[in-house]
Amino acid sequence: MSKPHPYRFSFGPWNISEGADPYGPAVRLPKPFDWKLAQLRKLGFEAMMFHDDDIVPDIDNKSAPQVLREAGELRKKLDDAGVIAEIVAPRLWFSPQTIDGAYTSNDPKARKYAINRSLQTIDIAGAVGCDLIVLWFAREGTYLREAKDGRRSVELLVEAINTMLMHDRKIRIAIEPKPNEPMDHAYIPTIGHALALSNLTCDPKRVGGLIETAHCILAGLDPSDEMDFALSAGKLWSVHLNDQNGLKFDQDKPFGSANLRSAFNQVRVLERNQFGSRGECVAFDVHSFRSTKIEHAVDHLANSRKTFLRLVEKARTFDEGKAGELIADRNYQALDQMVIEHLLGS
Ligand code: XUL
Ligand code: MN
Repeated sequence: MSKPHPYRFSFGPWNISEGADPYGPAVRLPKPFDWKLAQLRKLGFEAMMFHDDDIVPDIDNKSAPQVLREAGELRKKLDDAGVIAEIVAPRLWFSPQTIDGAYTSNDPKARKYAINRSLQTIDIAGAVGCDLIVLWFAREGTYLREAKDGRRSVELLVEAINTMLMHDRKIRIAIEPKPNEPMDHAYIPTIGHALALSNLTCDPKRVGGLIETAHCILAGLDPSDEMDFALSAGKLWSVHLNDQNGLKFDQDKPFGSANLRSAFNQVRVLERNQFGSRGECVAFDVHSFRSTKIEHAVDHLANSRKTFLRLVEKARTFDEGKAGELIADRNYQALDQMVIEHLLGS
């Protein structure tokens, strides 16, 4: 019998999607929120991630009291299902007001909209019992380098984060770095940039990171090293595990799908650092392949969780003593083969 795992798993409503891409429309019917919540429980997940408008659809056309009322209604559904809200993120990249970016837009009206909407996201998070706000800086960057002032953009990001931190002293902010897509160059492409930005804010203790596997690979970096970097600062507050086959569009493949060894190394880092023991969740930001039939609409989530747990067993049964001996002997050739044999199994 294997030991019970300490991990709590999470996904977002957007991870059960309809298969639309820039070249074609949806190919599966949308599933209602209640169905997604029921699936989440059935698959053994304990938490759900949200954008503000996953909680309150059509948010920009609703009054503040209505927004909070609807957030309260969703909280009740979560409580009844025994599910917690892991994170809430302002979805700042869909609005016609943020075509040129949100906090770093060249238009002051757009910047004001972005900050107000983020403060509302914080109030929504409070209403669903969540203290972790995630910022993915989707359009904070440029299509051409001359379009914005890079230093000024960093100042604007700091100002926006400070306003959020002061709005509610209980919240923490996790920055989710990504180097590109939809922008050519994003301003906060790696966790190193995110933690440096944190140090420029008025309360660095409350500004940490969320690391997504695919985003690290798109930056040409090793996801487990990025995780170790954030963990050294005590700032890995969530992960979006998935996979990515090289440098192309953001694929959000099932965890372990492209590089099982890299997935093993990510799990090993999380295990070594007792990730989850401080309340962190393991989230899978994965998408179905477009060819997926509706009856398999959640298989990528079930499979990612299953692969993760199999790799936890692999991390726990890895012969660390033997590995230590090979390292001391600088016999990395044997270490390499030892990892391969361990992953292949007997
Ligand atoms: C974008 C991405 C988003 C964030 C949440 O690539 O990963 O899903 O995780 O807004
Ligand atoms: Mn993500």
